[in-house]
Amino acid sequence: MDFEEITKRWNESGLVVIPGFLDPLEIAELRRICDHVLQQAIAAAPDRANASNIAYLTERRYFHSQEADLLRLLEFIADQRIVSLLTRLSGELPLFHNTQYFYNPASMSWDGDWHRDTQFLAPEIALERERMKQHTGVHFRVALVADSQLEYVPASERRWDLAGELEIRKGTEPRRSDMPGSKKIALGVGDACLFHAWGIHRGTYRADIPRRTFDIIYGWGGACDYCPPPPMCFSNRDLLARLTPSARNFFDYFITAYSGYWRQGHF
Ligand SMILES: O=C(O)CCC(=O)C(=O)O
Repeated sequence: MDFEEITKRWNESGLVVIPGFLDPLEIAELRRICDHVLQQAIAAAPDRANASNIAYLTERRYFHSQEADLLRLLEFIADQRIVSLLTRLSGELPLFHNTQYFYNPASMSWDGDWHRDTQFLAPEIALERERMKQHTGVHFRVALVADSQLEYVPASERRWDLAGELEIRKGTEPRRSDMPGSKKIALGVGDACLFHAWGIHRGTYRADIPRRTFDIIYGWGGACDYCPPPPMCFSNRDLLARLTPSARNFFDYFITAYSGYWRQGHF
């Protein structure tokens, strides 16, 4: 898909699927690396087997004797195919925020709550609306097996909720299946999906449907001062020296943006 088409879809709906983004070798390598982190996370906290995702995959503790895999994961997060796309879409370098790995729960199934990511640290509507204007969060994800579990309300990122949406999102039944205008997003293995974190969306979780989707959160608009991410592997700056120059430059921006928060213990 060419850049014009991606821009058009992004501007119209806040979500773009890019078919065949990864080649088979990249799929196999990312899957091996992310599954190894997942196995360790579940071994450390067995209840996670029935969760929907793990976060902060770039913690150094997951890569004790496999630093090459950590470097590979960091290179993917800083991959020029993603960074230059996000830079061209917004006119500014994206700032790394976090990673997540979505997987099918071992034995439980449920529908997730409809939400905008802004609502988590802003239960008051006025504060949430303010934050939606200040800063922008985006998810860029790659499906390592086919994944149809994400649902999104196209163009909801461009406006506040309509009455029927708000009734579900902020009401007593946020898992209702009748969200007006929502679309199920189907990704084939190796497809990528960029979606606006402020749009109304949710996941559905099924024990019997395999899922392995690696999701990276980036931001535009500078540091996220109400939710600074932890330093993860970057408490030791030596790692930077082992990255390619473009990845180093990309993570330098992350370290510069957040090191003041880390020094003050804000994460
Ligand atoms: O893909 C999913 O399961 C939902 C993702 C989601 O809601 C999020 O990361 O905010």
